[in-house]
Amino acid sequence: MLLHLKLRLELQLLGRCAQLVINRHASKGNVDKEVMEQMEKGYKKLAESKSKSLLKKHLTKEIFEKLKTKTTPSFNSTLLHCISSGMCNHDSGVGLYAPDPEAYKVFADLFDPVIEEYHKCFKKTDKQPATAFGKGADFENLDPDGHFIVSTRVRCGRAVKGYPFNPCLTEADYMELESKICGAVTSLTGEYKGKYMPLTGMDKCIQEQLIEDHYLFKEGDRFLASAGASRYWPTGRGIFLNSAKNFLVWCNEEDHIRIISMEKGGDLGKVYDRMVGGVEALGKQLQFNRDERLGFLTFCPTNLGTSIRASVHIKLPNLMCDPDEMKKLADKYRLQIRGTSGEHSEAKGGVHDISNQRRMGLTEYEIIKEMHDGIKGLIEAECKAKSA
Ligand code: ADP
Ligand code: DAR
Repeated sequence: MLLHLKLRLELQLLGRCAQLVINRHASKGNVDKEVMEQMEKGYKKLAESKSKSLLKKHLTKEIFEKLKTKTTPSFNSTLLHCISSGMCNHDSGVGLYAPDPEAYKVFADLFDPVIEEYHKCFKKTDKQPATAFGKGADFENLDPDGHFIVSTRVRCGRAVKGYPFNPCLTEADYMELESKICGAVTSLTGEYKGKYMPLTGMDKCIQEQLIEDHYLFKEGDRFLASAGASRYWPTGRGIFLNSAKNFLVWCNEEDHIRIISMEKGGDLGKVYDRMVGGVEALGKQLQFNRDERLGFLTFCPTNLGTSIRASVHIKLPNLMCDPDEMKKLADKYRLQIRGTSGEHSEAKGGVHDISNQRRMGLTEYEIIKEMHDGIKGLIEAECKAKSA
C-alpha cells in the first residue's frame, strides 16, 4: 500500500510546479485582473441577495474594499479563495473558508467577526485555552437504558504543519499528506490497529456501504466543492478503520485529518476517551498545526479551537413535534441539530444528529461537558413532554 502511494507521489511531484502556476490566483502579492473581476461580480450578487450567511452579514463593503487586494505571503491566497463558497451558495450558514493558515491573519477583519458570532462570543482579543482533554470517565452514560440514543460519535480535525488547505494544495501535496497520514495510522497498535483504504480504486459498493453506515464521508458537497475542496478528487483521499470499526480517520476530506470515535449507545465518556487516545498516538507521529490564539487550525472557521464535534444520533419524538420549542432548547444548550446523515441532510426515522455548536473558547473537556449537559437537558425535557 505505502509503496503504491510512494510511486504515485514521485510521478506527481514532477507536475508540482505546473500546478502552482495553473492554480495561481495572484502573481506575488498582486491579485490577477480576472480574479478581481470575478470577486467584484460575486460580491455585488451576494450583497443584493437574501442570504442569511455570516459571510453576507460580516463582509461589509468597507471590509471587502480593504481586503480584496490582499494576498497571503506563503501561498498567495486571495479573498476570493476565502469567500467563493458563500458567493456561490447564498444558502450557506457561514460561507467562509481559509485557503491556508495565514489567511486567518491576513483576512482577520472578516474571519474575526464570523468566528466571534459562530463560537458564541470568541472575541478577537480572546485566546483558545491550552489543550486539556480531561477524563471521559467523568461523564456518565447519557442513556443507559437505551430509550433515546442510537449512537454516539466524537470527532476532531487536525492540519499537518507546513501544508495549506484545499484551495492551495497541489496534487503532489495531496499525495504527500496521504502518504504521511497513511504511515501514521497504519502504525497504530492495540485497539487502534486497522486498515487504510484509499478512495482511489475503492469498490463503489464498498464506498456506498461505508457512507450508508456513517463511517465514510459523502462526496459532492456543493459548499465544499465551491470552496475548492474537491480538486484532484479522489487523489489523496481515504479512510482508516480499526478492526472494531469504532475508531476512524478521514484523510483529506474537508481537513487534512479527521479523527473519529463512534459506537452504538450513549456512553459519551468511553467514545471520547477512545478519540483522545487516537489523537495522542497520532500526535506523536505527525506535527499538528496549532495557532497560539485560534487553537487547532482547520479549513473552516467553524471547526477552529478544539475542532471537536461530539454528537448523538437521538430520537426525541415529543420534542420534535414542536420545532420552534426544539430550536429554543437547542439554542439554550448551545447545540446544533443536523439530519441523520449529518450536515445538509434530513432526519430519517425520527433520528437527528445533535451536537455541540461551538468549538472554541473552552477546553476540550469543557466542550464535551457542554454537550453532555445539553443532551441530558434535552432528554429530561423529552421525558417531561411525554408525561405532560
Ligand atoms: P462532521 O461530523 O465531520 O462535521 P457530518 O455532519 O457530515 O460531518 O457527519 C459525518 C458522518 O457522521 C455522517 O454520516 C453522519 O451521519 C455521521 N454521524 C454523525 N454523528 C453520528 C452519531 N452520533 N452516530 C453515528 N453516525 C454519526
Ligand atoms: N455549508 C457550509 C458549512 C459550514 C460548516 N460546516 C463545515 N465546515 N463542514 C456553510 O457555510 O453553511
